[in-house]
Amino acid sequence: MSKQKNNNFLSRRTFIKGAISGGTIMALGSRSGSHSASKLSPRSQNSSIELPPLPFSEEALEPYISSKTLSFHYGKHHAGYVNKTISAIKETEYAAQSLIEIIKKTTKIPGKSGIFNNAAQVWNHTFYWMSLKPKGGGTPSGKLAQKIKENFGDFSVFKDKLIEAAAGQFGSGWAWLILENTELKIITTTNADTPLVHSQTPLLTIDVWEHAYYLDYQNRRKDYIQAILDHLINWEFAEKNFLKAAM
Ligand code: MN3
Repeated sequence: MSKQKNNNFLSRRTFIKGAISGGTIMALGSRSGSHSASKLSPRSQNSSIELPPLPFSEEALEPYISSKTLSFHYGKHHAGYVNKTISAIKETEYAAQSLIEIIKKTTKIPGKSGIFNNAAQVWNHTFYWMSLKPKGGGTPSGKLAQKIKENFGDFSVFKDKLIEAAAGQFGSGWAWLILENTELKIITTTNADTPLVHSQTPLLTIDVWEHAYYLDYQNRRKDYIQAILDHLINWEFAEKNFLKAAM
């Protein structure tokens, strides 16, 4: 399997140079909201550190995730991590590096947690948007469905385990379906931590920071997770990631 391939896939999808500006954003199927693109378009000398367009409009995930949540989560939180990464790497050895390089080189390095946390949050959020889609949910198919059966038994058992893990993550963090060696695993990470720095290939993620659900669900995190799995999770994205990693 090739972790590198998987990472390249995200890099290509995510950091389409200049895609956030002007009319291109509409062609990529994004927003009909009122934010101007320039407000959401932090610039850096390093063109790989940019806020990528959302793969759907801010209203597209309603009623399960509101446009209000998405406008804050994408337009303020995700954009904020991008801006902070850009200023933190300015005039450092990381300035010309790719986002994934920066994440891998700063993890657990004393004095670099500010760069790591912001850069990893940029990557995690981009991966989260791609893990969702309007009219998602349902079940995976093909080889990923077979592998889930092999590693977890029934899909419903797997789904319950993912919900329990995501709901049970203490404090801020992420729930993931990952491939590690040849095994599928459900894991959670704390704060900005990401499977990229643990020799794991992420297939799907759910953001369980309160900012992801509090406006819509308040303290009912489990209802948010259940709604994602029933209506929004993008199994095609997970299948693509699995096939690339398993090849
Ligand atoms: Mn978030």
